[in-house]
Amino acid sequence: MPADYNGRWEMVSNDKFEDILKAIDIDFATRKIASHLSQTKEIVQDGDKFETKTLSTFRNYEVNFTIGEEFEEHTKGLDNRKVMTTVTRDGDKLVCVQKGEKDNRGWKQWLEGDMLHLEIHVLDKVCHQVFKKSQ
Ligand code: VLP
Repeated sequence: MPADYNGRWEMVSNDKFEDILKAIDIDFATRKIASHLSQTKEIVQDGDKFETKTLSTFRNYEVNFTIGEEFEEHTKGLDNRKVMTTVTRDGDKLVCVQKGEKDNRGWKQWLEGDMLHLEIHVLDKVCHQVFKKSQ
């Protein structure tokens, strides 16, 4: 039985998010706002299909995907780039590769008890976020 990501997850830590924002060319003022935000993730998972929303008081980001199916992702409201995205499973981990202008772009997501971990990487930068299950 694969990991169940369904639910609402509240951010408890966000290490080096600003490094990621800088690596995707987000301006200084926006970085200062964005890096201090608490994020909430809402995930609806049905087998291999995921609907995800990352919410904050400043901006929201939604992306839906199916495991193993490449799609064009528009990072609307973030850096507004187009990337070719594929999410696969590595055991219980989700591994996302975002092919585009920025090398080594993607994320990994996994569960540890009632905590959700998300590692976002771009170029040589890595951000580690932790969320706690709230619903
Ligand atoms: C919005 C989102 C920053 C909150 C901060 C506003 C850049 C795996 C996957 C979703 C991702 C990470 C997306 C990061 C969204 C930040 C606004 C600033 C400008 O996560 O959880 O499926 O794709």
